[in-house]
Amino acid sequence: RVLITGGLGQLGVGLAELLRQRFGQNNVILSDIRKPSYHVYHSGPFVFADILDLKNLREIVVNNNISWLVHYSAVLSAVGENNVAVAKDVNITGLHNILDIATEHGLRVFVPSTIGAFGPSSPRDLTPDLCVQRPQTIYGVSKVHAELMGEYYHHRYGLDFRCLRYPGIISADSQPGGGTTDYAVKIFHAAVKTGSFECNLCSGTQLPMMYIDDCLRATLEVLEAPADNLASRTYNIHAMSFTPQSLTQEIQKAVPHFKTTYDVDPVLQAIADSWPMALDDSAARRDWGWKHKYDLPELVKTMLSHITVSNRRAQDF
Ligand code: VAH
Repeated sequence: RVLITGGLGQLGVGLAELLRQRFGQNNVILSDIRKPSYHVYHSGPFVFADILDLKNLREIVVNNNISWLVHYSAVLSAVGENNVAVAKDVNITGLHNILDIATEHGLRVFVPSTIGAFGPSSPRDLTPDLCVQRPQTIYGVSKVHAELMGEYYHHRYGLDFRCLRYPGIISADSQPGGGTTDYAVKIFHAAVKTGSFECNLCSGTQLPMMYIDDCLRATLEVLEAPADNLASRTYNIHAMSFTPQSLTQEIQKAVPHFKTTYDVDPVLQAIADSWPMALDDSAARRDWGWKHKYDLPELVKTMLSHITVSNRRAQDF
C-alpha cells in the first residue's frame, strides 16, 4: 500500500486519485498534518501524520502495511524564505525521518525535487541532471540535501529512493502552496473571474512549467519503472517554458479582453531569476520513457475549460 505525506497540498489529492485508479481505493492512504475537507475524507483512507514524529510515522507505516511512500510534505520557496526555521524542520528533519523509516521497513520512496534545487551558477538554459547546484533559498538547499541524502541511503543501505525535479506545476482544482510559480495558477482563475490579473513577476521571466496531469503521470511512471532501468536516483522532467507575457498572449486567444498588469515582488523576482529557464530531461526520456503531453496551447485550453466548468457548478449550488 502507498502512503502520501503532505497529501492535502497542491499535488497530493490528484496523485491519490491517480494511484487509487491504478492500485485500488483502499491501497492509497493520504496523510497530512491538517484536517481534510469532507470530500477528501470520504474519497479514501486518510490519516493524520506528523513527519517530525518518528514514532507516529513508524506506527502508520506498520499499521497500514505501507510498501511505497510518496513524500510531498514540504515548505515551498516563497513561504520558506519567511519561515527558515520551519522550512529546516519540515524539509530537512522531516526528510531524515522519512528516509530512516523507509530504510527500516524497506519501502520504495519517492521525494520530489524542483527546478528550485538549481541556482544562479547552474547552467540556466537546458539545465542538465548533473551540474553545479548552489540554490539561494532554504527550499532549494533542503531539496539538494534531499537528493544527496536519498542517493547516499541508496548506496549505503540499498534504499529504493526515486526523485524527480518538478517544474512549476499548474493545476485547476487545487491551489499552489506558496511558491514562486504560483502566479501561473492564479492567472487562470483571474482570467475566468475578472478578466484581469496583477502579476508579481516581471513579464519576461521565463520558467519551466508543467500541467499537473503530466507531473502525476511522470511520478507514477518513475515509481513503477523497473529499478534496473534507473541509471540515477534523480531526474529532471520538462514540458514547457513560458513567461507571464507569453502566457498572457496565449490566454488572450481564448479571452480576447484579458489583461495582465505587473507589480513585481523583488524577493520572488530574485528567486525566479536564480532558477533555470528550461530543463534538459533527455535522461528521463531515455531511461524510463518520459514524454510530456501538455504544451502551452493545450495547458491554456484545459485550464480555462476546467475552471469555467467548476465555477459554473459552484454557481448552480
Ligand atoms: C515553488 N511551486 O514555486 C514550487 C516549485 C518549481 C517551483 O518548487 O516553490
